[in-house]
Amino acid sequence: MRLPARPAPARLVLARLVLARPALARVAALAAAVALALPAGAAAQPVTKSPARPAVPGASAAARAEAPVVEKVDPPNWWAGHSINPVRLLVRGRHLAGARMECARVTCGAVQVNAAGSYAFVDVTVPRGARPGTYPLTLRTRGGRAEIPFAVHAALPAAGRFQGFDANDVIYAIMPDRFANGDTTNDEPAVSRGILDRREARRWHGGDLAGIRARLPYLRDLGVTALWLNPIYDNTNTLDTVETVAGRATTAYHGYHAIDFYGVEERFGDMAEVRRLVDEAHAQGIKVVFDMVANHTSAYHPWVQDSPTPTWYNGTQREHLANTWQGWTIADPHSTPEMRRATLAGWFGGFLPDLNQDDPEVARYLVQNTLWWIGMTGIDGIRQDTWQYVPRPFWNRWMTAINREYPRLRVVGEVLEGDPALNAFHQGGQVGFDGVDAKVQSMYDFPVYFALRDAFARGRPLRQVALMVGRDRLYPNPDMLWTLLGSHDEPRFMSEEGATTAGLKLAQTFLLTYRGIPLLYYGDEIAMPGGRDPDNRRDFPGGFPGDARDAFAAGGRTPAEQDVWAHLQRLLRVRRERADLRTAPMVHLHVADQQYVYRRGRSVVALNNDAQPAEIRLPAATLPTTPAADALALCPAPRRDGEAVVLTVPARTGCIF
Ligand SMILES: [Ca+2]
Ligand SMILES: [Ca+2]
Ligand SMILES: [Ca+2]
Repeated sequence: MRLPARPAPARLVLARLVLARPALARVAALAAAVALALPAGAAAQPVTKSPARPAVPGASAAARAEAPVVEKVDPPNWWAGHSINPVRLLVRGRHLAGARMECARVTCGAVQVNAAGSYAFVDVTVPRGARPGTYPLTLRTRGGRAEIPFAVHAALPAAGRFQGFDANDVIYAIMPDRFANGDTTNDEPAVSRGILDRREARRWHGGDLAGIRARLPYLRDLGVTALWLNPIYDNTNTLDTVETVAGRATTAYHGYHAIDFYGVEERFGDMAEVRRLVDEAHAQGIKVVFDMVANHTSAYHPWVQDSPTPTWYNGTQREHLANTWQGWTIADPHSTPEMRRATLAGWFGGFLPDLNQDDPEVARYLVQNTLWWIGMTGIDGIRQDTWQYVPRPFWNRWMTAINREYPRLRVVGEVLEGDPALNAFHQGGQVGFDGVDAKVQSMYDFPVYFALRDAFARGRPLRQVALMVGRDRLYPNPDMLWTLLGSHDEPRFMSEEGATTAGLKLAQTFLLTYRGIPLLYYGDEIAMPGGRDPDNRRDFPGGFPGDARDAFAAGGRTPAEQDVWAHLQRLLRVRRERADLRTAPMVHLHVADQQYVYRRGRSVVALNNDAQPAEIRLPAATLPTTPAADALALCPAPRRDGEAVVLTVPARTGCIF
């Protein structure tokens, strides 16, 4: 997640933007000055507005005598032979005080009930070899009894699932509400009626999982090998009057405001539809990465008014810190716990309730929830939101649990910072100064992202991109970084000052040939424009009933859109055909102000960001062979001149020899 749209104190915005920008030396002093101006706790802002929810009655003696009521159980099912056993159920209900369990065919442990009698924790041990089926559990109090529905599921066959991702993949990012509406019957669900309006950028638009499934052939034709979807958890059902923009209510169309971590957003589909999408994607050779959020919940989550434990959240809706975005304090060996406090425990944007992963019940709930989604769906990877704002010991525990049950699955953590030293600190495979290995395999390559935007859109020196790639030594594993030129948290490439489709195509040539795992943001393949969030999340043309044109088909694209689309498709084909471009080490051959030439195995990539053609002379000895013809057919064939190989690259063009 990026900065919330809600107006924040100017100094906070400055700090966030400053840290995200790549001109490190200049901004470091600024950031430090901002941080000094914001001691821990300085930004604590009691929230005065509360979502309208009925208060939960306390557990009076009279209430205890009433019959128990069970409303929900998390998780509702588990698996035999799982690495987590027993599984701890969180039961929500009423009049649960004094509960004990009566369980058949599984073993139930002691029950812990919160003071309000509204939540119970129960350990359930699933016997090895337990048959799939329903295993009703009985909760009994002095007031009576209630059934807890629970099931043991057959594990999904591992073949073709839980596959992970690596540099052989090209990932396509989709905001499900904004891509394609494949099922209009879920546009106005009974539980969340009246908050869809395609004319409003912060309302729901109707996109869904069925729409994505229907477009899998399009994505396969483009040549991507994996999808990443923004969260599909069940999100806030009403207009959000806690997060307002210019006094106007918002909605959770983006998926980052969960009200039920065990539910599928009703506007996207149901669990059966999730399974259909994942299975069909796999059948077409496309992996699936889900987005998860362990840092916070919606302000409308039932836990906010009535928590399972007193320390479930960091603070309360009435009294809490606001996140001050001082990510550098997490990676700074000289900072104190007090300096890190608001960054770890502050509420995102000042209004998203911050989960307390130091509460062992919260940690356990989140770990089980992640393994439940993987086990239910067969996904191949996870993108974890707001990585910096969660204590690192929790990440170690969470990753350890994932690796134990699904060793091939891979995770990318979102750290939206322009400083590679900060970004590299969070990648797993190293023990930090704090004694923690966060174990996460991937980070985004935002440091190179900011440099490539400056170069390929704004026309600033391409040299800065090469210099940023040269900082790879900071990372435990740069080959696992997700590389990108656009995302749902950034203005689109085509809306940068100075952007042209020639610059976009050149940026794509770089993205698809430098090290790492390329991530394509939906719509960038047709050069969609879009400013800051939410303008960067426009509907894909042709994905929605009544659209004037269908850009999923070549005939529905403008000539400029088709030019970019065909270029990207060709790049994806070249990358697929040449293993070197995916896995061979990157060797810098030539770096000048606006030219950048590198080799990967036998492939040589030459980029010219200048408005003039460039002639580049390379010592023949640095090349394995005389480079072959340009796979993109944009450059003339290289020529030999004595001990040199001469490449001629047209203006604003990249070639692959
Ligand atoms: Ca729909
Ligand atoms: Ca919902
Ligand atoms: Ca946090």
